[in-house]
Amino acid sequence: MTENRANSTAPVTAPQHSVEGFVKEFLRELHFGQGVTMERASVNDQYLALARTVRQYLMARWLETARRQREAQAKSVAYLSAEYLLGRQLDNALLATDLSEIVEEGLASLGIDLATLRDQEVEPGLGNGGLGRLAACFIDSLATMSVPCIGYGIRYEYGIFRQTFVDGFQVEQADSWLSLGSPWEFPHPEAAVTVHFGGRTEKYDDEGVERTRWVPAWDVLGVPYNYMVPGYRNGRVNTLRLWSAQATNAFDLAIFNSGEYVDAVRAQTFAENISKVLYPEDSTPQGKELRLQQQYFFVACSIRDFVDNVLPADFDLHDLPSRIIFQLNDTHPVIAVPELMRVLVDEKKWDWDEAWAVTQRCFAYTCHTLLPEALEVWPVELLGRLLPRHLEIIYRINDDFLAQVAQRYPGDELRLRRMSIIAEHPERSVRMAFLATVAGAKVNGVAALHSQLLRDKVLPDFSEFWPDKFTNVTNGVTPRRFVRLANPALSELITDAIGPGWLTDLARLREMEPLADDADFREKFRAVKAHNKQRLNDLLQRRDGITLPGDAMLDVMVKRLHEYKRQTLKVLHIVSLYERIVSGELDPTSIPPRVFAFGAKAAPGYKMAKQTIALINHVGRTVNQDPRVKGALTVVFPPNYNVTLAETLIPAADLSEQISLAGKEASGTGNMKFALNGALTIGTDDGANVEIRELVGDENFFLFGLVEPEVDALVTAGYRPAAYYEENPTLRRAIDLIASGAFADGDRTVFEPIVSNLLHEDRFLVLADFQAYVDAQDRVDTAYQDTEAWTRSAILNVARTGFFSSDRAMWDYIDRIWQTQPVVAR
Ligand code: GPQ
Repeated sequence: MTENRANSTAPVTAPQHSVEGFVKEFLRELHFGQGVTMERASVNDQYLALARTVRQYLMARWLETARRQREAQAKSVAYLSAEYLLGRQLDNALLATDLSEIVEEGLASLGIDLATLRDQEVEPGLGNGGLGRLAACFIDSLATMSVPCIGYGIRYEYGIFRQTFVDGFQVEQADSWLSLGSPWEFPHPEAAVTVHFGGRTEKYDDEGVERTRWVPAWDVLGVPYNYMVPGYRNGRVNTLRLWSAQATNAFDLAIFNSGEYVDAVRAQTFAENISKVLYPEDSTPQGKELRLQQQYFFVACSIRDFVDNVLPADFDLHDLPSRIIFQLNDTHPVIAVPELMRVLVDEKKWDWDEAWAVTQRCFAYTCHTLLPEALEVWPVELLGRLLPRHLEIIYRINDDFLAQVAQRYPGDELRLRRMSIIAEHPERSVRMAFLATVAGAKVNGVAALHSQLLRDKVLPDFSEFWPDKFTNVTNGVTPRRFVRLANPALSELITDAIGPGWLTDLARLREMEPLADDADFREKFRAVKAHNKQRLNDLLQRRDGITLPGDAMLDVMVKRLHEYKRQTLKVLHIVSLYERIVSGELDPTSIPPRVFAFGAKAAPGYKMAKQTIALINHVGRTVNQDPRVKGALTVVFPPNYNVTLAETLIPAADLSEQISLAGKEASGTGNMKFALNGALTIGTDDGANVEIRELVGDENFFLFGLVEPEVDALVTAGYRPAAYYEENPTLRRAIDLIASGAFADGDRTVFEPIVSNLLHEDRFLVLADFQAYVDAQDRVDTAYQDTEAWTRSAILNVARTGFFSSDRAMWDYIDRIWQTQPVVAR
């Protein structure tokens, strides 16, 4: 007995860190995990066995990290995010554990090519774009910094759709990322929690105190799936906990009893629908009921999990703020605020004020947008039907808050109406950003300009009311994935020059600055770019049958398709160049050959965005086939842009297109990834472009376009896009060419909506910025022809953008918002 007990507490140890140690475990996983022999193993069997073997190396660290954090009783970050755009896991795990060489050698000894197995992994696309990818970068950084963090989110069965093109038009396909097995997740059905919906509330007498209880109508189970979040070679592994919805027994009991067995089984899918699919809208919420169900589902599970399972059983919840900060990744998880209030007031039977004092210290809110249409509101009717108790709590929060405002500004009725969490028009609804701001201890924007506009334009009354609540944390990206893994050749060059310390202290890239003046280093830097272009070419050939012309400037615009990001401006530039060449005005040999590469998904219901995709593809088809452009212009648009493609595309780029209308892009994070990989930016004075330009210097950045105050003034004065069309012949000829049907086999109707939108509406001032953009592109052409000077600028872009590490962003959150600490070994 005692001996058994001793064994059961023996420390979990990792397999031997050697080729033999690895091969032994790999074969064991293949035989006993997959149930196949080497001779019969498919590539997928091999991939799954490999992933499970690598997992073994992380397991001891994972368990030890959790043990240490429990022991330290340290404050944790609970990052609440509806999206995590993780990218592939295998390579990141190999990097964190320093196993790449051992694995490559071990597999080779068995006749297996590591690259083939890598390609077998389907990336978990559990996010739309920047917001979801940011969450993934943040949890990577916190693990690397040994800061306790649990990422909470949803395990969507279908992530962001797979994009294909049919005749140049986007067609969506379901992303069944789980279908070949998911070796990186650990389901814990035994730890499932119950979440309630619907019904009504009632008052009752609780020993002389009037209290409210929620009498819900239905419930679902949340099953946690844990994922490892390995730190970079620091022995730490944090946890990402994603919730999957399952039917409860109670759910279908009533129907079972009525004898409708088949209906009852069918009804289970109703519950399971909640985590079925990621909504594919980026920055444009649709206000769908299922989406609110998703939001409440995952935050209710997460709060329950933290309070009941993560904290010790005897924990006094009055000390909650010393142990947790719930960071709200945009407004998607804001319903967590009334949920925590409900738990404290209804379940724990606290006084309202006591509960509110604690709640307010447990939340902080990050806003990621400036677009009015992106600010989530939920109709009161819908919220009250789905979560009647939460609506009551929101009303009470609002009443108390407005009383405070009224006290500070007596008689200012207009202000009360402006600041109310409840909007009255066009429909009575809950303004989630206001609720988050009222409840949050801090509110932050994601770049300096964005945070300023957030204070001045989006939430001016609130920043006046609580000036100290508002702060900025400029976004960042993880150098492990987006430099080390994505760009091994550049990483080796950097490490040869300044040592390996930059990977966890990216500001040290500065030490490379003098090398920009070293001709030998520049030569090596160019060789890295050339190598990365070759690597991209190989990938695109395999993936899409696309061949890139050799020795061209690679000009890249990759991001979600959205009017404010202005892919249309890029298209107008290409069409204009094409028209000028074809009409004889421009000699194609006078400009450096360029490849224009696009990558973009459009929300399936976003007509203008989908049409823009078709326009890019149709222009590409025409331009690429026309012998008159003599290879000077090539347009490529590989479908299904995702993290995996970004990892090969970005390191190959010479020019990064960051051309949103000033004042519309909150930050951008692609812009950072390009600069860190040695691309120069052509960009507007928007989002984090502003900070990139300040750091790299004006002479190493192609700035163009209106600045935000000018945009504001122009719109206020009454913007008339047709005036630009009438006055600028180059622009007119480009638009006329599109309108003529030249890119649609003569059919003038196909792109008519784009043309008429540009001429008569043009919400994002494409025509106003056209000439400035074309002029900036001419400067790019000139600069590119001076190879040495261009390389120098590219090196300086790398050396000066270490600020954009997500490690730095996390230190800023810790310093300005969280006040947490790393848990270090004793
Ligand atoms: N962002 Cl509101 C998204 O990716 N999805 C959203 O729903 C909202 C914002 C982006 C934003 O557009 C970028 O400018 C940011 O860099 C990114 O969030 C991360 O902050």
